[in-house]
Amino acid sequence: MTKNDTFETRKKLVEGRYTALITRPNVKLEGNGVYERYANPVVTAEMVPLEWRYDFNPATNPYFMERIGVNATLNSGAIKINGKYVLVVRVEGNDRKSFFAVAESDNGVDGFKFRERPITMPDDAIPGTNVYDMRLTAHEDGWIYGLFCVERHDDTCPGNLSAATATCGIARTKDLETWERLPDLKSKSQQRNVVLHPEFVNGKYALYTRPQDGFIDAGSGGGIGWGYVDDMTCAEVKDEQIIDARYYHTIKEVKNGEGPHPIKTPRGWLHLAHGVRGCASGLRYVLYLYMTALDEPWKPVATPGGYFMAPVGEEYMGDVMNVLFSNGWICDDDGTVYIYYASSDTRMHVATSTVDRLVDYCLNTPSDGLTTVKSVETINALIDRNREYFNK
Ligand code: BGC
Ligand code: BMA
Repeated sequence: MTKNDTFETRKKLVEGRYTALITRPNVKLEGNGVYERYANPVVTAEMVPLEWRYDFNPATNPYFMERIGVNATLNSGAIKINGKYVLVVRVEGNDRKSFFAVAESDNGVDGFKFRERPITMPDDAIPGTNVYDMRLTAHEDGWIYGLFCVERHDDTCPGNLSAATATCGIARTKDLETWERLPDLKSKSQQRNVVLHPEFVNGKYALYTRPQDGFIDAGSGGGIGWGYVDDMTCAEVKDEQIIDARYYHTIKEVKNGEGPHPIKTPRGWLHLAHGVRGCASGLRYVLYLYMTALDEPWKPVATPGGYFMAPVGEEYMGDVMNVLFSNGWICDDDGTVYIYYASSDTRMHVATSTVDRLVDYCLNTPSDGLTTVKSVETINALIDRNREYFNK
């Protein structure tokens, strides 16, 4: 076989596989009544455009080799624009650097297609090493904000190659194409998982924060915080109040963080978050829900106990095992909720539910009693109610 044959044969094969993958229809699976998963992931590394990865010139790439590898597509922000379900995907290259890229679908569950190029995100005055996990908020001020984590080496520890800092990066756009980078958030501690509330509260911008002592450890950062910002063009959060605390022997013992911005429902703001606990195999990341008061979004009104979603099947497997993470969901006018979540820092999935069902889940799932005795009491109370009902 000549080099030219190799090029043509491989190109045909690779293109054929790619087309089959991106046109593959998705299938809704049976669920637990709260939500439904889908058979296939919605975005994977293999769905990243071939043009970003292959040199299509036979003279410079006779073997039709992949030149720039993509390792994973994960933690995506989500928004509905002009009738399209849009993800701002965290794409991570084989070089461990992640960047943002827009992928859109007509129905929210399959057919996700990347735009021509990844997002060119301007740097802050202090350049970052890596960016990831964007939360999108169409704010009532008219801008779409993207808040994300910016990672830099911690130069106060020159000998330690793993010493890093996490800061909240801020950018805004009207079309997800052109981004105006604003200065990074100023706050007392490091920050990951910062989310902009979609409405002004007491005339100010409001943020869900996640204060943390170090790059990895939340430490004395007690959980998900709430703070105000006067001006997003020079954002500073001076005081943070913890609104969703971590607890011993729960799904959020080690860390927790707000997912996407909450959805406004007649019964309150509906929140999606992640909780982390340690175990012999490392950290386990699961998703949970909670609700806060409509006129006081910092005040919890429902705190269902335990996780809402945890990894199943292939979701356990990937770059960082045993992780579900979500920073994007879309609520349609008909009340359908598309929950976009990543499994094990590797691929993007969708699960669907409705506002009514998620609110019902929040208001009727018993909260965590924090001890075995309380958990058994809660189960017995349900059995009692069922017995009473059966005997009627
Ligand atoms: C990774 C993130 C991770 C963070 C904390 C970063 O270097 O890119 O995915 O959440 O470290 O472990
Ligand atoms: C974090 C997050 C995510 C990631 C998770 C698991 O701290 O911010 O980027 O999904 O760790 O690795």
